[in-house]
Amino acid sequence: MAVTNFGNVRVELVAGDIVGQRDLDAIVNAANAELQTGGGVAGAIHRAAGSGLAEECRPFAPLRPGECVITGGHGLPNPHVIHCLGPVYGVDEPADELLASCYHCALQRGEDHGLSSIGFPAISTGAFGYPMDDAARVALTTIQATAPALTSVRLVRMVLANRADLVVHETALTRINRPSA
Ligand code: AR6
Repeated sequence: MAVTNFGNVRVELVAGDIVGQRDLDAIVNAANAELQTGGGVAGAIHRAAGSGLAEECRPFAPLRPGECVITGGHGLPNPHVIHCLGPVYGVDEPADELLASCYHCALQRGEDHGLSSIGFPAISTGAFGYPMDDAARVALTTIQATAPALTSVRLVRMVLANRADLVVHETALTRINRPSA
């Protein structure tokens, strides 16, 4: 685990399961455009939340890359889910801007709803094929750039699927905090 502060926002990097982060006000879903269940994060979140989540999502579909919507958490321990559609790498362009838009959008939605803590998976880095190191840089620089505008969100946790992905994010964070390193 690594911890840093971007102004008043605490950023944690952990290895774990995005489903089961019981202390967070919202978890982010790496969604599909239809906002329905799928593989990876979307499958895990919809399975744990139950069918009410897909039902609440239906009127918001289809989402475009870079967009997000917020719903209730249904059967999850978290009161909210923020659904982000990341870019399919090599298809949706400009990929870095669309990925940054996901993080910015989710933080903004959290802020609008007065949430204090949000957990993110590494959006687009699974089925959508975004290289992990580039995605880590985009995620962390966007959280850093958005932090000064946040008054409600105080904790952002990136929940990485395994230790290797955690190390990639720790390295990206070190580069951001010490650009000469
Ligand atoms: N907790 C934390 N991280 C996870 C978990 C989990 N439970 N499960 C997977 N990851 P993905 P995408 C990691 O494919 O690339 C779906 O089928 C995973 O190792 O969930 O945005 C949807 O229906 C990877 O690093 O999201 C969409 O069609 C990261 O989370 C499509 O995949 C994202 O992997 C979205 O693709």
